[in-house]
Amino acid sequence: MEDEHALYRPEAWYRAARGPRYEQLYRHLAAAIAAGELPPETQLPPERELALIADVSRVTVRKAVSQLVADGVLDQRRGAGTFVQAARPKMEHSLSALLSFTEYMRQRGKTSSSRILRRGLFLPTPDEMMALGLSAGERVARVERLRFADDTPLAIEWSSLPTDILPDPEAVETSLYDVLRSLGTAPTRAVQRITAVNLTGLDARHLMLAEGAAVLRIDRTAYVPSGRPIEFTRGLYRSDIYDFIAELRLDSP
Ligand code: 16G
Repeated sequence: MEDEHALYRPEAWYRAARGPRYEQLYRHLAAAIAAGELPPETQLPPERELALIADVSRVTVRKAVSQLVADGVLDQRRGAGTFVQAARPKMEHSLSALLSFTEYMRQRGKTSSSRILRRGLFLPTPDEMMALGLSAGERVARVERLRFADDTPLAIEWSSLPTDILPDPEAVETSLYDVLRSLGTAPTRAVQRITAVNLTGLDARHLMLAEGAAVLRIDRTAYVPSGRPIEFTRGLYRSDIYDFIAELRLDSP
């Protein structure tokens, strides 16, 4: 008989030294939902049962599930249980989860791709030196990309990283975070600043919008657990296509 819980068992998602369990479980469920393995309206096993099947604590299950609820992919219905949400028409980009562009798009059932505009090692600008704590004589690794969801250009991203973190910018083909993960230096925390700006010249052409169209500009500084900043990315995101959602909580006293 087929194991109806195979998807939740640790062999399906847990790998030693690949980060905290709740994060691995979260990514696994998000990918399963995006891939349709858990179709809309599927009910998840109750927390206690899921913890037993996945062989983790209830706290771990709760953290993974509440993040998926915050991302809008799971729905917790009082007294009824937790269900996979139906796909939404506009892409909502949660600000509370530290995901990469590739992962966000996968979660939304989209295929992401990038066109590399420029990448290499350069002398840092004052902004890069400030954000990444570099000195004037050092180099900085830069990757500039036009990013697509299915075939639609959604964003332009200019990413800068210290060269000891990303020694070879040419290694970034699809996902920067996948490269960082394989090097063991993926960020675990980020701070973002969001501004509305109007598009000019070449950026407008890249995004296939009129000059002057309003887009969101997001500057992300991302950190590794030691507190060291390792990524500064400025991105322009088409606001007609995506919404950034932020979940706010009242801190308990
Ligand atoms: C997201 C990040 C960006 C990061 C990129 C990595 C925002 C606002 N920005 O777009 O800072 O560099 O993901 O994506 O979310 P990748 O791993 O697909 O290259």
